[in-house]
Formats: sequence, C-alpha cells, structure tokens
Amino acid sequence: METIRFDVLTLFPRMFESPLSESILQKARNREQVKVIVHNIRDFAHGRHRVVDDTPYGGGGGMVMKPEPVVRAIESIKKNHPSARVILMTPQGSLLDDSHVCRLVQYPHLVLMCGRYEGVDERVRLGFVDEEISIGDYVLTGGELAAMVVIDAVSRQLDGFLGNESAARDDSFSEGLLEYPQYTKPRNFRGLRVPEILISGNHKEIRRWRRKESIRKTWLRRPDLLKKSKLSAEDCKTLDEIEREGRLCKGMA
Ligand code: 6GU
Repeated sequence: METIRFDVLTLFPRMFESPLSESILQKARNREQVKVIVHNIRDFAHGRHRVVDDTPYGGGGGMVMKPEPVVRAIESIKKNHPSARVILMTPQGSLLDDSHVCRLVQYPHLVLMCGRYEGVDERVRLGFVDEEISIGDYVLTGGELAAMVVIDAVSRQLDGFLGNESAARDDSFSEGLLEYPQYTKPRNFRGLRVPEILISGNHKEIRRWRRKESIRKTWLRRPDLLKKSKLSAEDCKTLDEIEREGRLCKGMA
C-alpha cells in the first residue's frame, strides 16, 4: 500500500480536527494509508509565557513568528526523520497546481509548517525549509486551511486512496482538461432532460460525447488550460467543431 505521513506544525491544532476526520480521508487514516500528526508550535516555546511571536525589527504593524520555537519544532521531527521534506505554507510560496500535487505525492513524509500573523522570521525560510507553497492569489489568516488543502489534494493521489472504480487520473486536470458534465436519475428533472446519448448504451459514442463536452467546458471556462493540454488530432477536430458551434450560437443570440 502506498502511504504518506504529514506532520503539521501550527499554533491552532484544533483547526485540523474535523476537516481531516470525515469521509474518505478518515477512512485512509483508519487503514493507516495517510498519517497526520499535528504539533502545537507553542509546545516548543520556552519561558513561562511560551511566547511565539514578537514585533518586527524596523517597525510597522503586526507580529512575526519567532524563529526559535518554529525551528525547534522542525528539528524535533527531523531528528528521527532526516529525509522529511519541510514545506512552509505562505502566500509568498509557489502556486499549487495539479503537477505540483503529483510531485508532492512522491514524498513519503511531508512537514507542513503553517505561518500566522504577518509572517515567519526570514531566517526560518533560509535555513530550515525545503520549499514554500501558496494555494492561490489571496491572503488567508494563516497557513492552516492551505495545509489542509495540501493534505487532501496530495492524499487522494495515492494509489488505492479512492474506491476501485474511480481514480484520480480520470478527473479534472489529470489531462489538463475540465471534467465533462455528470447526470444521475431522474431522467427528467423539472423539464431538464438527461442527454439521450448517455441513455443510449453506446459506450463508444458516450466516450466521444464526454470527451467533446470536456473540451467544450475547458474552451469556454479555462482557455488557458486548453493551450497547455496535449490534444490528439481527433481532439483538435472536435475543438474546431465546438468553435463552429460556438459561433452558430452567438449568431442566433
Ligand atoms: Cl499557504 N497562507 C496564507 N496565509 N495565505 C494564503 C496561502 C497560504 N495560500 C494562499 N493564501
């Protein structure tokens, strides 16, 4: 069984309790395919008050996470697991995408350090972190939610994580395309009908339809992805068809 371990370093360990305890992620944890160990950075702070943050040199507002507790927390894991990969969650990191997720699942052990406040002392980044990740161009109050996104997205790439029929390689982004539209019963929902082709039982035609709708959705919503994806000669013909249909629709409107 392909497994992975995450050690999370955070000032807010309880944030991780319920999101990681539901659904298939909890099942994967039950069978120990995914291990998540959450550590409170405050436990590594010294002194009566266990201070973890301080004002920035040079002035300005906000607080900065002090280097000592963070580095002690990282080292407490590295001592027994020297090859664990240390990732700092920060809006300054490189943007997480599908290829990034597929690279991360190759590591058997990730340490996810969650930044808070206005940031982490620069010296933590310089000496003790292997890479920095952001999950998008917006600012969260801390790296915790982003770390959960990484745990979820990376875990579901493990072999055998999803049930046997579905596989991560079939979904959106696996080939750089968005997923085709899905339908279930009833056939007629408030006058909206399931496309006939899906009820036809003609699996070759269903596959063609799905491929086309997948290309269409990507063309409409994410033309940037379409440019990067590897389309076959047949896909290119399909795309021509879609573009012609698109022009027809505009003509009618
Ligand atoms: Cl990893 N952290 C924070 N604080 N904000 C973010 C982020 C991470 N990724 C996007 N926004």
